[in-house]
Amino acid sequence: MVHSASLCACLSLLSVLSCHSHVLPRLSFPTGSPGRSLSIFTNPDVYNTTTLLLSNDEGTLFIGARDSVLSVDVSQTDAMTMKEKLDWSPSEKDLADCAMKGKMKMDCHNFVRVLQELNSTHMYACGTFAFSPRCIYINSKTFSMATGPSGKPEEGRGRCPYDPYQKNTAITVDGELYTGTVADYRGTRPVISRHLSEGSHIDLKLDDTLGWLEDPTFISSTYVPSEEKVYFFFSETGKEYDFIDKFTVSRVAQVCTSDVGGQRTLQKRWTTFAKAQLLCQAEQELPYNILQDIVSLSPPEGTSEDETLFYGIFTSQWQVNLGRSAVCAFSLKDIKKVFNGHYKVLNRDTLKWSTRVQEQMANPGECGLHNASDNTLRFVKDNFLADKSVRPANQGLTLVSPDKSYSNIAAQRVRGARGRDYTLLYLLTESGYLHKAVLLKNGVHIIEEIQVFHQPQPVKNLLLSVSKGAVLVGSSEGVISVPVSNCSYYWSCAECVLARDPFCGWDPVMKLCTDIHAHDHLVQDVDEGNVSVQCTYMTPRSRSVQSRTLSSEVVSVSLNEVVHLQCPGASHLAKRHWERLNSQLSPKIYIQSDDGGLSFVATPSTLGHYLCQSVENGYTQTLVAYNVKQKSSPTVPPATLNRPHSTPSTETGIKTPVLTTRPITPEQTEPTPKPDEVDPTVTPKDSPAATTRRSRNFTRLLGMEKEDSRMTEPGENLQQADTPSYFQELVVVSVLLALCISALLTIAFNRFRHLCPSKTVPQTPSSRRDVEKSGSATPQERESLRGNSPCLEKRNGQAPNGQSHNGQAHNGKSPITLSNSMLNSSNGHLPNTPI
Ligand SMILES: *[C@@H]1O[C@H](CO)[C@@H](O)[C@H](O)[C@H]1NC(C)=O
Ligand SMILES: *[C@@H]1O[C@H](CO)[C@@H](O)[C@H](O)[C@H]1NC(C)=O
Ligand SMILES: *[C@@H]1O[C@H](CO)[C@@H](O)[C@H](O)[C@H]1NC(C)=O
Ligand SMILES: *[C@@H]1O[C@H](CO)[C@@H](O)[C@H](O)[C@H]1NC(C)=O
Ligand SMILES: *[C@@H]1O[C@H](CO)[C@@H](O)[C@H](O)[C@H]1NC(C)=O
Ligand SMILES: CC(=O)N[C@H]1CO[C@H](CO)[C@@H](O)[C@@H]1O
Repeated sequence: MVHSASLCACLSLLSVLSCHSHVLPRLSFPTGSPGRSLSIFTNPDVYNTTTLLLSNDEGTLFIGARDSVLSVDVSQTDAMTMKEKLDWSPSEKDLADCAMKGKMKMDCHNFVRVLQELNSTHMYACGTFAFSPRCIYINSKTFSMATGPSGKPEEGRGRCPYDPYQKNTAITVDGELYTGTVADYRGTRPVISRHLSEGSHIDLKLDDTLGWLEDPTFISSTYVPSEEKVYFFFSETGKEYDFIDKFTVSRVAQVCTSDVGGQRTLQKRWTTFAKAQLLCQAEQELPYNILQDIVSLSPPEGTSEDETLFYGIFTSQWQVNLGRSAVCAFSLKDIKKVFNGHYKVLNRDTLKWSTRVQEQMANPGECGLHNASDNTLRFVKDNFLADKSVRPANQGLTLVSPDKSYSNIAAQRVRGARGRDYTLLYLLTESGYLHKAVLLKNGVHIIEEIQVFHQPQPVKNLLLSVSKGAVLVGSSEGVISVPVSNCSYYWSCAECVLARDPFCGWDPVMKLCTDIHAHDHLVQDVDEGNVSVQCTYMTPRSRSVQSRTLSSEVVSVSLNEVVHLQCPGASHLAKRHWERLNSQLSPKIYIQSDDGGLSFVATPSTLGHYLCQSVENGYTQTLVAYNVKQKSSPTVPPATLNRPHSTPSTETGIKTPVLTTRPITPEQTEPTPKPDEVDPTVTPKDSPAATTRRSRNFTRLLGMEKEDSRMTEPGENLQQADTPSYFQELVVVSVLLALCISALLTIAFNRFRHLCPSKTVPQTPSSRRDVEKSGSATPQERESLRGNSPCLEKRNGQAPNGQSHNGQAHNGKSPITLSNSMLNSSNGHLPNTPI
């Protein structure tokens, strides 16, 4: 029982490892790379930039920082300059009070956590103000503090947290401020509320009803005009899963902007609050349950607002998924459907949730309940947790990053060549890299990663300026502007097409890779990246011209010296290998290193021409050619030969001499092979006989690389008699290797099976109080459930309270039988297991 459960978890782990390991950025730009110049805004007087707000014309960036609000000119893409700074510090007395409360001096500042455009003339800002939150109006024109309607400084309680390390969210709609934050000094009273309302529109907040919010971490909020609703995104303790201690769930909650509260019941309280679970989970895998960041992407023009997508980054609370994160997309349509469905109800005596079976008095979450009856409002007050979970649009995870933890996300729709729309995601990693990913039919392609921070930074903010073509990254130290693309970095048609960047296309006339907006006749293939189809416009003449421009670099060596040849390759998705003109590269003589370099001892037989070639997406190009020659004077000391402008560690930012077609096609004397042996992906038009031969060797070469042989044995031709012997050796070694690996895997798997249950327990230790509070489960039941939790999750998501909490279905069945039946139900999807 427990074994099968852990087996399930192990299988899911294995499938995660095997399925998602290919999400590798194609290019990598460390800080300072010439290919991506970043502009940085820092100021010695500015610390802890925490809030970013772009003006409507995207020409000014407002920054909420420590004890100040700044306005920065971002109208120039390559520079950010400070326009104005508004000081807003707590007084000496405020600081003394803060210190009296026992707070650290460095936290007793005013950290600006709300910065919103209120109306055409004013902005609104709130700060922690030495653990005593305050809000101010800011005159946008003079950038000075202004008084609000009340004439005095506004209290910030319920609008901004007290503690600078607590997360919050805020959004203004029609001059009213909607916030999600904790509303007390100790940080235990979370609230979603509305402020700055006028007239019959009154300020509203959550009722103190049990369970409206359970220790939430607020992430973001958004207004959807067509629904007249504000949506809040956060994670909180999922009390409906009371058989797992401190199980975190991600939520979407909603309120209507037309809400004015009830007349007796729910007076000055939301009558339209409802929440639902966001479930980012793949089949047979643990859920990614903790929301880190989420953004909305409006639908393409002309389509219904229901097609709005919310792209969220999720991490998991389980050790097995540590350091990994997933991106899921949820559609507004699905969110609406879940809110329109059934709701769960909390039994106040047992504190257990169940699906409501009684008569439905109202539709919870519906707008316009202001003069509904008390009965209706009482029903609404108790029915706020939607029964169903919101599942990802397109029934799957958008992306799983096997080794990167993402913290922030921005999304954009880009119109590529031929009028096709693509979704681009900008994902900031914990380690300080910005990934640019394009979503394609058959998965995600990460176009590039750009290093924005040297070190991981605690406070981060990601803001996309579409009109400026820049991603603004806010950290504790300042703001960095990253251009969304730099097409001129791609120097050939092949590189431009292989990049699969929807911003970039190859201009066949100007012969450069350029911004797609400028022209409409550009060559681009974001979906396939098929160079051989896209770059065929080149005339045979221009091809031959280009081949002739490849001059091999002369490398002078003395005999018996160790020669290192470098092969700088830009793309992480390309496979690099070496070839020689007149002899093969025997693994006994040649060593190919991880960085693509080739090492060998100079002997009379190893002198000659070498080519380093890369194969990416079926397209082969020569990255570099060398001519290794013997020095005229043999007395010169031996030296390591590097290409002058390349260092082994940097693979990027280097343009290498490149051919768009096969440069050297040696004359062949052997008969032309049969057509069925021809690999079409590398067939140039000029020399069919020669290339088909090469193609076959390529095929073989690639096959051998798959067997994890670092040594390549491609050879050009000739010395054919020797070939079989090397091949045999290779086969024997490979078979032995495979045997070893499978033996190791079996051992590891068996060990892992035993370790697994303990690993899948949520990291947060259970507190005794929680155990007692959640009632019925005995310690033994809890223990066994813990072991089974990995498999339970999926089930929970589908019918979170179906069998385990629903009074009828529960029927005294122990949780063990429950998970047993579940396993059976999921067995249909399990691959046949060896154990
Ligand atoms: C774009 O790339 C080119 C070529 O590497 C480089 O010269 C230029 O500075 C880059 N521009 C930006 C804005 O990064
Ligand atoms: C402010 O910045 C300092 C230095 O980067 C950092 O140590 C501190 O945690 C930050 N404070 C907050 C509230 O983010
Ligand atoms: C914007 O809000 C401020 C503060 O409430 C108010 O004084 C000002 O008149 C408003 N401006 C407009 C154009 O409504
Ligand atoms: C509902 O309330 C509005 C004011 O909020 C009032 O004008 C209207 O007459 C009320 N409708 C009913 C049916 O009571
Ligand atoms: C490129 O397109 C050609 C012709 O449609 C096709 O034969 C080839 O397989 C494609 N290559 C790749 C890598 O998709
Ligand atoms: C090293 C190697 O595999 N060379 C082969 C290249 O292709 C020719 C033609 O098929 C073979 O005869 C060589 O053995």
